[in-house]
Amino acid sequence: MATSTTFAQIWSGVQVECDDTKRIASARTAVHHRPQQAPQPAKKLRYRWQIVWRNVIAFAILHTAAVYGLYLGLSGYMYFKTIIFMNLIGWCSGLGITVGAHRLWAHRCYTARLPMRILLALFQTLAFQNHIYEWVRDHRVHHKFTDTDADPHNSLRGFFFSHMGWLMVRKHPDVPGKGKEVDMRDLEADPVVMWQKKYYLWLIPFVTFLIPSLIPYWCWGEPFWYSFLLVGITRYMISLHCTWLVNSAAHIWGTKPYDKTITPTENPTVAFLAFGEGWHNYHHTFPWDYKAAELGNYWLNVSTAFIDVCARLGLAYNLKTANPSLVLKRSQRTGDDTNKRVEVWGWGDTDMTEDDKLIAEISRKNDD
Ligand code: ST9
Ligand code: ZN
Ligand code: ZN
Repeated sequence: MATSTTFAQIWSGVQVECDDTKRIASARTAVHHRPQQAPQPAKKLRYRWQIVWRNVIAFAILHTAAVYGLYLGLSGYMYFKTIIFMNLIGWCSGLGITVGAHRLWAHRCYTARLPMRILLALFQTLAFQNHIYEWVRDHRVHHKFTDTDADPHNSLRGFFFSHMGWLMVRKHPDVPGKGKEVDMRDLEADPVVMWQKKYYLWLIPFVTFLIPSLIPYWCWGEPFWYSFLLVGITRYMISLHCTWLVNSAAHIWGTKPYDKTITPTENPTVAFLAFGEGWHNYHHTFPWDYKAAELGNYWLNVSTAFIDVCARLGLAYNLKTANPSLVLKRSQRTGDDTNKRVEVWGWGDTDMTEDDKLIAEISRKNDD
């Protein structure tokens, strides 16, 4: 579903005025449409959202097919090898998004040598989440203008909009408007990114769907349509929902130990499902950190493990991470205290919690 104005115009055409956007727009009018001279009362922006039916229909078909593929996979009709293979392709596509599009190209958290960039571009193509250039442009705009009308998946417009609704309506005019201010010259200078952008529409059918579906058919005789449904469609839809949860759930539910003034949260479930991208309060506070998290382990951050392995192999370098004392200071200044680490001088310190006292085992106890 690459962006095509012509197709989109054919399929769309319904304009609906939505209450929440009116409410949000009016709340924000003062910020985004502030007059240059004398302050005036906030003017209501009449924003109308426009459904793109092409995408609504496509997502309805994809979800139906994905459920059928899941049924085939779970009900023993398919080779176990195909299920393992589906997971492998899902992991590769996930890493293409997290390690590639996200931490490398969108945030420049590290530098990758050409072979790694080619591999990540291939993985990112498997994920079919728009070409790297468009993915990065939307994501940089999301970070620069989080939860404003210029944010493509503004979480103040609700769970559904930030999860997948934003892909089924035309963008708010502020998205391209403010988006023009975002510097994309580094991506324009990367031949891998520009090559993928140029041939994206040709690459998608083959790299995302056809070749991964043909491998189980050729190698161990899985019926092609079974393979297409599970490895092509179901795998694609699962990876989309895992990714979308970062924009929805990890902007709604969880703690805010680094900055309580923003919507992104620390969400371990999303971190697990999205390969380490659920530590979203940290990530929005320090977006250039290649680990995208302060704490945690490789199980809840496989993307960091992948980058560390690549760095050991000499494929990645200039890995940036936030200094722990800087993180602590920032956390104390703007966090919600969920990460508050209080040191005690010893037994009897007033900061010592009752839980800590219960941990202590006292031998030769004497109540005197
Ligand atoms: C998908 C992306 O799902 C998901 C991204 C999620 C990000 C999450 C990040 C979290 C971290 C990563 C976690 C990974 C976890 C992985 C785990 C895996 C297991 N700035 O877009 P158009 C301009 S994609 C500047 O057509 P409409 C620009 O000039 C799913 N300018 O707007 C553009 O023209 P061009 C599959 C901008 O008409 C023009 O406006 N893909 C910007 O309103 C028109 O742009 C789909 O479903 C900007 N930000 O249509 C495709 N944006 O591009 C869906 C636009 O030529 N997309 N401009 O330069 C569409 O059909 C349409 O974009 C639309 C809006 C209907 C949504
Ligand atoms: Zn990010
Ligand atoms: Zn975010």
